[in-house]
Amino acid sequence: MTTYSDDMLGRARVRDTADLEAYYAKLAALEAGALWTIANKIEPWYPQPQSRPVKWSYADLRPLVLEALRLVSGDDAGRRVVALYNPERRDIAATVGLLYTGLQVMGPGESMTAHRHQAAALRFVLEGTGAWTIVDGQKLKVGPRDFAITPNWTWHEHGNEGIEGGPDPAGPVIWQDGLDIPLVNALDAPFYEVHPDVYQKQVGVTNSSLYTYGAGQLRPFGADTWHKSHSPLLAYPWEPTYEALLNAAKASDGSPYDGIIMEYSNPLTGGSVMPTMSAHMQLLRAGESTSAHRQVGSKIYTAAKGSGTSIVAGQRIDWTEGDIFCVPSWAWHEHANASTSDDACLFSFNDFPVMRALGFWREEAYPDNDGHQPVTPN
Ligand code: 1HN
Repeated sequence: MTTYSDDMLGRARVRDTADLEAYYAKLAALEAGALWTIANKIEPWYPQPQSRPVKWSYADLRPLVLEALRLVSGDDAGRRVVALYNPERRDIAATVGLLYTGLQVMGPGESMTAHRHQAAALRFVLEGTGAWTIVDGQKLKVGPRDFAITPNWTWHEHGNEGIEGGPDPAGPVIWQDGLDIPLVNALDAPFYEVHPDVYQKQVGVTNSSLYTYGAGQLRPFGADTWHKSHSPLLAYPWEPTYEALLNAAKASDGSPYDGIIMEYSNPLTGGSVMPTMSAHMQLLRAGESTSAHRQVGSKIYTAAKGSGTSIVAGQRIDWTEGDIFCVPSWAWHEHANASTSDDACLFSFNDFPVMRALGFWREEAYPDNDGHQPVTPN
């Protein structure tokens, strides 16, 4: 067991005196300071996220998201989005760590203007059948539980056809946006451009990346010419994703911490879909409950199917379809399906690719109590 004492040799343990206080004042006047006064704070023993575990209830938020349809136009808002903020992270518009998420709504027949930014984005569709997005000229149609990416600096615009193939009467689309905006801003790296023609021209057939790269293990002709840092596949429909999880469940028990879990991957490299964010879909079998683990990196979960309970840093979070919750870096977390007859699925995205690229990645299993955390009463 490691002891974490800030009084030990090896940590900063200066006792302040009147002389030192006077000295600190002289340093402060020169925009300087004594490192030993803050060393332990800026070099904690382990991650000390300011973000807390939070759940955002879809049943509570949905009426407010829909209310925005009549309150603001898409053209004025740019994007009509209700952002989800961690209480201590509002100042940087973060949901957890340096990740952002929000709920975007588009009415039938609406379309949004095209822009691009340094931040990468991803989408997970919660409801509505008419959604489309154009990413660097490529039009993608997405439906409920589909996952799509908008890699950084790609032109993008979205809309809701609301007619063809949609319900009658046509309904709104609500999808979840996930962005690394707080990360990009923390690095002082943001850029933004409005498309010179306001809207893009579609290039090629709708869903062309899916036709070309959607066969997973089959590498298409021309793949050698793809040298971008993101996946050439821009959309990952729900049906094959769910089927892959069901098939994997026939062959394996999956992860003790996550059940049957699959990462949405770049079909050419097997790596994450984008350099800063990765996403997963996981299936908890009927009656399944997992053991707790923790990782360096932040995660945002969406209940995609069914209902269950997750324990995050000792806090119990009950979820049902559309609910979103977050796991701060290095927080213990475990999941349980509430049903003993149906499976449940959790979508999640994270900043793990950043942690891995920088050599920060760590993962640990909860050591005690059969892998289960004590739960703090609410
Ligand atoms: C953005 O560009 C979109 O393009 C959605 O749909 C949400 C949140 C913050 C900053 C930019 C979009 C966003 C965003």
